[in-house]
Amino acid sequence: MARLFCYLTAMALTILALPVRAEDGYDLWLRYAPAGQARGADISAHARAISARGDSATMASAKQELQRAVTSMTGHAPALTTEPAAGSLWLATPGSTPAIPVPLKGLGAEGYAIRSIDRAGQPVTLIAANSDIGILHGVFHWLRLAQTGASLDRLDIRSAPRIGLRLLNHWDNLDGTVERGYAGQSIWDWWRLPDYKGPRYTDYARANASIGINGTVLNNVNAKAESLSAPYIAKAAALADIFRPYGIKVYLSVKWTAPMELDGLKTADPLDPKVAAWWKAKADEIYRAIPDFGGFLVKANSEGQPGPQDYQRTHADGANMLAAAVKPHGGIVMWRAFVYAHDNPDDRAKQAYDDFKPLDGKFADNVMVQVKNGAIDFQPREPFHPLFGAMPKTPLMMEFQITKEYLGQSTHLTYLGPLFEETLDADTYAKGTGSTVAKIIDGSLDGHRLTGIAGVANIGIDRDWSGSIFNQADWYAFGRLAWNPDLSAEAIAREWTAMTFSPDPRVIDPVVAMMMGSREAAVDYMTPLGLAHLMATGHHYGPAPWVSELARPEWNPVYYHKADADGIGFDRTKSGSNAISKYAPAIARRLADPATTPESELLWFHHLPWDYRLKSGETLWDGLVHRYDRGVAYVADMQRTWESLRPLVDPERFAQTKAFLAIQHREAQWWRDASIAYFQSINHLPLPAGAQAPAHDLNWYKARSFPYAPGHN
Ligand code: GCV
Repeated sequence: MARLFCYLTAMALTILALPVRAEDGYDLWLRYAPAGQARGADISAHARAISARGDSATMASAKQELQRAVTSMTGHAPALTTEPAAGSLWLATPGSTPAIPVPLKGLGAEGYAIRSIDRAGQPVTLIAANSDIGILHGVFHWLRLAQTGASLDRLDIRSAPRIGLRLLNHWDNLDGTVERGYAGQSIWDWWRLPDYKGPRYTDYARANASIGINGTVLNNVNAKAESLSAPYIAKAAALADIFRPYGIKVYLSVKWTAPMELDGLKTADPLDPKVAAWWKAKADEIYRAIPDFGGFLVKANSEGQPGPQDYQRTHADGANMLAAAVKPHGGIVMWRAFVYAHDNPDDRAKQAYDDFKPLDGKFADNVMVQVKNGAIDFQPREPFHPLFGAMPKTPLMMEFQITKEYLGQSTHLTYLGPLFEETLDADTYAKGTGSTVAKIIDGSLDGHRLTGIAGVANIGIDRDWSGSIFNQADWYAFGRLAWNPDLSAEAIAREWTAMTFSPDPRVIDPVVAMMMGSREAAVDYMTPLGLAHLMATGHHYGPAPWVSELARPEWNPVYYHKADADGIGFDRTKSGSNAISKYAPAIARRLADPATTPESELLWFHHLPWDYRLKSGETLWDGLVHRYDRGVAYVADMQRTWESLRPLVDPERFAQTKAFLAIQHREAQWWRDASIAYFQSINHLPLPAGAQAPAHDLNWYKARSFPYAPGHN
């Protein structure tokens, strides 16, 4: 019997130590893969017991997560105790434990401390926080250490979020579709809520809590009025109940004309007292159902959405009226600055600035203005939005797009960490050198206490949540940077890879190398040297730089590249739209001259002759072609690297990524060939020596049509 037991134990340990098992991606970065014998023993030694006194739903989730994780990684379930003993993970808040041996000051309501301590001669790992939510965040930090192979000894960690509101924005529609969603239908089963609450909602909350996300806007900014009707408030409340123990609040996008559509008001004028009263009553109704409701997100007077300007009122008039409705409940309003108008002939890159800059200081103190990272629309590369640094009296909230509308949608491996990092690190010079975008949104530059960052979610009901394994990294990176915008995209990629695939350096090093150059590769094969918005109409899938006949000028790619026989690029200097004047003088001066403009943004700011000399000495045209080729070659390199990882990655995720890289390679080549064929039809220049002619003539590329491409309603 004893022998049989030893044999079975040895078998189990062997199975636990195997690096490879079939996986479908559902577990995200919370896989808690068997850690192998030595590491498993180490983890066990630090988690013999979970000691905690609190019994809130949050504390229960923290304990459950630890039990599930440690058991899965080590094969041993930790005991649950109230008093810490040797090898305990001790979870302590002032509410549950009187004398906590680490200072909690400065950790706020969500931060935590993790410290290896000696308690009555016994080694204990203390996770302490001011609140149970802080404990949950600390638990996930410890689990990150355990999963990534980091030392679990001599820990002395303190961490608190730099940004207050760290939100996902779902562009999910009530009919289950997702605008710009490439991972299947919406995870919100609106139809069967509030009665049926599937297990995915809890897993969604766990995943978000693990990276510090603390809010979610449930519905599309292109909102339907019905999302504020009583049945839909009840559905949102059911989700809020599930998310609450994980520290996640729900928010709703609102349609400006909801009072007219839902209750027959004659107007939606924000200065009409009946309209204000309607919103106040609606806010009261929502807070009765969801006492910790976060607030409203608003897209107004943009892309056909109604708004206060329809009544000759300003964005501030609209935002402040809504803000007054939620203020008594502690709610906020996030008012989007993504506006451009069909009757405004001025450069689209200037319009939001022109609308919002004069409103600085006019917003109520519970309003945030939510600004996209760039002035056009989530392009593969955009200079930072000039509103950052231009509205010191208004808390600005960052809006990134995690879903990859313009960066290869579900299949391309284009890790967005470097894109997020590039924007956060950009220096606005608003108050001299070092006035980074990160310091504007974390409130430190202008002394704001209300701070926020939002990411448009890439989540759907696909088994792997995000449409591909590597797209999960973008969700992960967003959360980690929202917590601490100073983290490096590379460090984040390393921890994600360790948790998602394996902490083995033979996996981490090549995978992270692939990821880190992948966004730049997409810039190269789609829109190099500062080009932008050359995607096909509507669904934005694939290249269509030739499109010129759409009703609104700024919907046409030709508006953005302005290529003609003499040159290419959008002149945003004084001789053109002068959009550069929206930046601080130190930046505007640099951007005034192509020679001092970063080459990565060259054609965003300048219209230049095809024979303009790049820093490399090659002509602009040759440089453009070389970049297209470089982008395609990078994808081929990723394919080779991935193939070399076959023995180290489970078959299911290996096969999916391999297939997607093949799609990416084909589409990168398509982007390159179609772009070259089109620009060559304009400049009639020969290709540089060694460059291949496009596989087809221009008409072939123009004839491609994709009426059923996903993500576009
Ligand atoms: C939700 C772009 C997208 C739209 C999106 C809009 C926005 O234009 O293509 O799908 O609408 O941005 O951010 O409001």
